[in-house]
Amino acid sequence: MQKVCVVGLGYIGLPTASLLATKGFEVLGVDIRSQVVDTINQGKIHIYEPDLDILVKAAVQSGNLKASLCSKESDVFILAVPTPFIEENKAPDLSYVEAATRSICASLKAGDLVILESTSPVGTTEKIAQWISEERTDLVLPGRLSESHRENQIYIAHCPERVLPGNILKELVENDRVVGGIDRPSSEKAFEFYSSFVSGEIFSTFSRTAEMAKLTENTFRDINIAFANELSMISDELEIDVWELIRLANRHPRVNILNPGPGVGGHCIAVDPWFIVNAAPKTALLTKKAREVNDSKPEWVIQKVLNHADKMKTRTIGCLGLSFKANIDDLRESPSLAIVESLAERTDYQLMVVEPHIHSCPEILSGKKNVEFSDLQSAIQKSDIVLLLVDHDEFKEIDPKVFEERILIDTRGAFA
Ligand code: SAJ
Repeated sequence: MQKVCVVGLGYIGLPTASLLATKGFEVLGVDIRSQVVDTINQGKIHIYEPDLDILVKAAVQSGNLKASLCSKESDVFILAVPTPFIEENKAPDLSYVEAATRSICASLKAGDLVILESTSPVGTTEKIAQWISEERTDLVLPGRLSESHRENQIYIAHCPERVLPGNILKELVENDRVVGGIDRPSSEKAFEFYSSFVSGEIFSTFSRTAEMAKLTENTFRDINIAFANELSMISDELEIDVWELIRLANRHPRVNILNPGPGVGGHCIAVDPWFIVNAAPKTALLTKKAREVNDSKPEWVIQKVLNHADKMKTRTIGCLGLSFKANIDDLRESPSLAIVESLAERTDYQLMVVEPHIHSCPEILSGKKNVEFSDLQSAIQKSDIVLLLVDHDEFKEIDPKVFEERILIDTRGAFA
């Protein structure tokens, strides 16, 4: 049985590790957080993703998935750790990838395959080779663009994850994949590995192209959302209903405008374009502008709320949703959370906050005296303004009649 070690048990690593375990691999999941390791070893999960609880339970019960703080000898090592950017200068922070790489070095042997799944700036896979060579002078590393297998070599490839939070388990298997080896033999090895559990098509290339392909996908989406967000602000100025506008424009056979929202959140689309801007600052002008447009949207929403509230006597605002998008519990880089936090700090309005996907008020808001974590019904009943920030399914079922007596600021077009 092939042994796989997955380093980083977050939104990508844990689903991948448990999927591989149920496909017959012997999997060791590694994480630096002992609480996460303990939770998984009990067959439980620390993050929410539809059906992940069932998969992890089955994987642990089968004996094929174990979690640990340290790696051990395996045939394949998958790195699925965060690649954030440094806030001040938007430069990539590769410290997690470097630490994860160095942590597996003692367990590596000739013939092993090391795969970087984390979305990474161009050149990161080559850096992994460099870090391994510093730790293990005895191993033969892939030669960049080398065509043939060499004796005692290890194999290194980038295979960017492409799964959509909320639909991860399906997309892990069904999405097409790009595998980019640091040399041709590494691409071949990675191709063979993914072929054993992916039903989508697999495309081989070199690591730098694979890295750029992933950044390109998320940047494409960011730029298109930026256009939708810009349209929503223009339409507001020109007194046009942006949702109707987009619906109509999208009837053209070659137009497909995305949805405006309160801003772009999550740990991917709001981050990855910066890796391109950082690598080519003089050239990536459109990419940078799109980031700026999307980053400016939360403040635009706040100003909308202030404009309405200023004209009112009582100011109770029902803030519907905190997560970065619909039907998930993930608050990372969430524009909705940022908007509520800012309103709580800058105003004395009473904020009734509803987030059906989390059990208690996030720490960042819990200390604020004008914030009450509420159920949907009471929030609406008590509100003068309903600020819809996330289009969760629960919210779309609200009877629109309640908005006849209240102001609705619908940042997602859920009631358009
Ligand atoms: N959003 C809009 N309008 C839209 C679509 C999205 O405002 O029309 C907002 C969302 O509300 C959210 C943000 O953009 O705040 C990002 O959401 P998303 O659903 O577009 O993407 P993510 O971040 O959940 O996942 C993306 C996916 N990439 C692409 O669709 C190109 C996913 O396939 C990647 O695997 C993931 O990033 C990742 O891990 O990189």
